[in-house]
Amino acid sequence: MARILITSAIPYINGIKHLGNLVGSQLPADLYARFCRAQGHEVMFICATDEHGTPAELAAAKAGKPVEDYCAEMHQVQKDLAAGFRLSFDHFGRSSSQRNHKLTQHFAGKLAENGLIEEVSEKQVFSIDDNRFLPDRYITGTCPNCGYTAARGDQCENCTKQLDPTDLIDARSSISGSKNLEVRETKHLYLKQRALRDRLEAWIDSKTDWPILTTSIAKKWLNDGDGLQDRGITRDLHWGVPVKKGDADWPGMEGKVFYVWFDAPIEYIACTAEWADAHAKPESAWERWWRTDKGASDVRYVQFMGKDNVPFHTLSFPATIMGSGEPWKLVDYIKSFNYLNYDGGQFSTSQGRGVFMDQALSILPADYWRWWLLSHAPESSDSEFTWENFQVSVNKDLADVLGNLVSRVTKFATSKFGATIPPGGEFGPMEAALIADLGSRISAYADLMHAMEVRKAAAELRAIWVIGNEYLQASAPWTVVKTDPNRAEAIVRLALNLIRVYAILSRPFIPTAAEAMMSALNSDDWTWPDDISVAMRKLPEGHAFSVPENLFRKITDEERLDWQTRFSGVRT
Ligand code: B3M
Ligand code: ZN
Repeated sequence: MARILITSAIPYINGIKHLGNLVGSQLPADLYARFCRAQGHEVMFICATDEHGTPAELAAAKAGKPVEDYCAEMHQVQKDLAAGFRLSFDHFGRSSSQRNHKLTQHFAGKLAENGLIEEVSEKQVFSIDDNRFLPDRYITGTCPNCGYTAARGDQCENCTKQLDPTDLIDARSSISGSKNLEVRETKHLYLKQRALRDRLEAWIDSKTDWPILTTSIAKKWLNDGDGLQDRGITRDLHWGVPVKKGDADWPGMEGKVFYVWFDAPIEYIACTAEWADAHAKPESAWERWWRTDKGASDVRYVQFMGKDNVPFHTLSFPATIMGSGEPWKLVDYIKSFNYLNYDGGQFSTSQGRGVFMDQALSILPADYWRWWLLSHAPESSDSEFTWENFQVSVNKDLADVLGNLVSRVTKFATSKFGATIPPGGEFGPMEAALIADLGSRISAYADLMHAMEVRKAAAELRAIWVIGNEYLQASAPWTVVKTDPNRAEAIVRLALNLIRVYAILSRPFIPTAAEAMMSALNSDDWTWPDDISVAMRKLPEGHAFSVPENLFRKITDEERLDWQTRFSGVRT
């Protein structure tokens, strides 16, 4: 039994996530966490809301709420949706927690002690009416190059010229529209990542088993242009973790907060502490996952994220950890994902394009989405959600193959032999062949799950369902029962045991259906079928079972067309 720490990238607080976000981190992380637990490992699975930064402030302002209230509400919304999708976090925390405040300030203090923080004076645009400094992209004005009147302070969308906010003609705040702006001097902290460049490179070079997608992005940032840049880790915002050096004030940094990308990954650690607090556990309970001097050296730490988050997890966060000089756990494996596109375009939160988590659950239960998303995870390249493909996969894989097998077997068995497992006959050559085939496929499946090859694992699981159907076709108990009832009983006994084994294997993908299958088989034994020959004889003759409710229904053409139209526009 191993100890496995799993984190999913923590979703931004400013709105409900779409299915592309879900499949890029939280859902595959859940798949892996469930698999590791099923294998008997001790798992700590962590996620949280990422609550700081300008987008959170602006979303709260738009909703007309104090930012604290907005974040508390949206946290609950995201938490409920995660539960709706059966995401099995050990804790779903908040980056605005006191634990994260303290830890973020602690790390900053350690980095300063180690000479890795530089104070830099900069000039930045201050909006007098908004009473705040404006990030470049929140300043709008006329492009000096092409005359476009809605150019942003960082770049003109029209002619693509890179801009400085001070280049803009007639500059105004995009928050209030106010032109009452001035340039003020402000001081910021920079993390001297350059000083850690060689250590980071050696560390990444040592990760020869990482996916190419992960290492290529890290390498690009290490080596592109001027190479790794020092990074500003503070902002002139009101909402965030106040800048402090450990517990002490930081002279000159009053009223400033840490940059959201500085505190967000630290929340992985803080969230584990939040978990300990929530369960009234001592400090040692979370430290054994994170401090290599307190037991974490035998932890395997795996992170899940979309490709856009990779630079922060391969460079910035490791720089924070290494630079602290303290024995914190570094990530062992980073599983990253490409993008999922939506019906000929992109999913987009800002444009409200695609299907969002709440909408998805309002039309079908979680398992349908989990199965499609995971079996089409954008691993080796971007992938695309289309309603046609969704309909075909659900109807074929879930309804025709798995659901049909379960209902056919349980109904047939009940009608012919009653509601207990029949005793007759013996397993013969057909059963032996199926069991042997299952054995090798299950070990291939476990290897793929272990390697986090999500699509391939889904394909293997589907193949495992298919061989059960083929066996039933070939053994044809509904025909055999007429001439050789004993033989039919043996087939049914095997098939009912097979359903329990399917429940165990399928649970990481489709937990709700798997639990319904297990409970129909009147069992609670989720032991992984390492010995398939034993597992296929687990439920003995006389063991009671029932017919489960229809596990999966088919998606009709009318529904598909309806959803296609309903979700073709823009969410308001
Ligand atoms: N919130 C971006 C995202 O949701 C960001 C991830 C933080 S991970 C520490 O994709
Ligand atoms: Zn322009």
